[in-house]
Amino acid sequence: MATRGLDGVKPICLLRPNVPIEWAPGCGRKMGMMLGHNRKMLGAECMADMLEAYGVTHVFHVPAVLRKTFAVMETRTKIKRLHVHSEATAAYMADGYARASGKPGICMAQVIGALNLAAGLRDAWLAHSPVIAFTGGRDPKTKFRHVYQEVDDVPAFEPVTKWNATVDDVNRFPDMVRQAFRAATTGTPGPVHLQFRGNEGQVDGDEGEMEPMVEPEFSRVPPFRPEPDQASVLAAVKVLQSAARPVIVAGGGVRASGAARELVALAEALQIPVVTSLNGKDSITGSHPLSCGVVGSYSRESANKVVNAADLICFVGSTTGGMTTHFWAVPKIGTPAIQIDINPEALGVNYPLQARVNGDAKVALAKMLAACDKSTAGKRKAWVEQAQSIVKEWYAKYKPMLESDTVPINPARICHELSKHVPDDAIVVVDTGHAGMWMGGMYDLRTSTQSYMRSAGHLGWAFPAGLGAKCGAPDRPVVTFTGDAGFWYHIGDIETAVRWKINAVTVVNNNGGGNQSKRGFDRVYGGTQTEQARELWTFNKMNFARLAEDMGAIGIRVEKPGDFPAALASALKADRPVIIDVVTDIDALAPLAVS
Ligand SMILES: Cc1ncc(C[n+]2csc(CCOP(=O)(O)OP(=O)(O)O)c2C)c(N)n1
Ligand SMILES: [Mg+2]
Repeated sequence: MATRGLDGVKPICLLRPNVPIEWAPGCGRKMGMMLGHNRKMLGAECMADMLEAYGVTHVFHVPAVLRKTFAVMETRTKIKRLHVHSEATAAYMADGYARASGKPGICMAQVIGALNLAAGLRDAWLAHSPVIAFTGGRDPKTKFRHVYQEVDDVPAFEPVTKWNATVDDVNRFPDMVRQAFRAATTGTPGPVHLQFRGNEGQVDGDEGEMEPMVEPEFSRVPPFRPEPDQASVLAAVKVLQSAARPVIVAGGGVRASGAARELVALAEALQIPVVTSLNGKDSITGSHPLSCGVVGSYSRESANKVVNAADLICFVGSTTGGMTTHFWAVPKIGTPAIQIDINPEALGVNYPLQARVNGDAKVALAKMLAACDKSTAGKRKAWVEQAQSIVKEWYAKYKPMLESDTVPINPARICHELSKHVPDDAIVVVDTGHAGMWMGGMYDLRTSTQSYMRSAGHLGWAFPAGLGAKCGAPDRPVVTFTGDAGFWYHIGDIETAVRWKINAVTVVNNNGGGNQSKRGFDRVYGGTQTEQARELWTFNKMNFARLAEDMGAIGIRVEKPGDFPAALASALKADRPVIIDVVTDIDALAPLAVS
């Protein structure tokens, strides 16, 4: 039986397609799934077989790239090939798919669309989402000869990928695709890019002798749960339980690790208030007695106040970045801190640490729970009561806004209605800017089975990401919240949703402009804008419900706040994509962060 080096390791090759193999006699580790063995096949066949074996169910693209692969997919796989309206949509849908399912999302573009695709990876990069991008690229025979549509795209992917590589020879398909899945899913997850030879990646039409093996571990996040060193766990527990006023800051790493239960268990055992980053918002429900809200810039006042009253911060799976810390004012640099992260290089980047734990969040938190002395919880009774009264004050202060009956509608009221009425297993997807502020601060998850995903900065991300999320988790309701400026970006993809029967619900906070910009323009106009200044941030009034209907979706227009719950209920029952167009107050502004 022939053997051949795979990634430098000598495997045992079994001539039984689709059977998991063991590597190396006596080693006994399940390492991969053979889909064929040193057989002549097209790159396209190899790619199609590998993607299917990795569990990919959807790919998002603008033609034409890897054409042969797409043709072959039709006969060899069940993968859905979604032709969408822009490369950024393809990247955002792949990102939403990845964040909802935990599996890498795949997006593709030909050479001329490559930079649009790279731009679309930026949010996945910022949010640590495992997106794999394939593009067409240059051919050694013709590059530097002014080939139509061609520039060197590879450098543009560099700042937004963990791994950025070229596939020039068909025989490299198996190992390069495997490396793409490894890089996207391991450690802190993130996007990767493979550029295939030929402006449309025509290298996939070449034949090679290949072993299209896949490694199932890397088909989802996290592939491994690295255990932290026990001494580091004990050191962190010691610092944590000796603090009088600690607070846990839960970041996106908690969501990536699926560590919410362990996080809440540790917080309960030691009686520690919990705040989250926007990316970690679904780590704890809003109604949990220790939950204080989202901290940082797009935040809830109570969270910032609790963090700034704390004597120790425990960061879990957080980059401690500017958004989560309100540019390092919450907490202030110098506040004692400990940190848990899968990436050792993240430990201590912004806050000097008293203890550091390197490992998977779920495992690390479970080990901390096992090692902690629960009897120390009693001394934090007054602190927990203080945090709870700060949270109560917040609800009392914002009750009028959350329950506002004004027409046009106050967006806070939409957030409040969503808190009450999205289903127990819903995935809520939120755009950035004002949408991020409104929902980050005003929306509460009601159950631990609800999920929350947000744009890490790109206006327009949420609508396509919500469609991608529905592809990645078809059995769960998906409710997206976006402003009208955000919605305009990819409005053409209503047609994609209708064509592919992606029955997500999209709530548009329609105020006729990008009103988050209002405060900034007030400032530069010295306090009062000229009438003409509004051309910088407002649009024509639009009825998105009617547009949605014209494109084959269901459109529901909501003008009175009391009508929203019934609109949402009927949208969730519909067998088509639904746009709920909510007419809101252009002068309503979300509260600013306190520090
Ligand atoms: C790609 C991108 N460009 C620009 C911005 C800056 N930006 C943030 S919010 C915003 C306007 C948001 O308008 P809309 O979605 O209608 O929400 P509203 O503020 O009206 O509630 C802009 C332009 C951004 N975040 N992302
Ligand atoms: Mg708007």
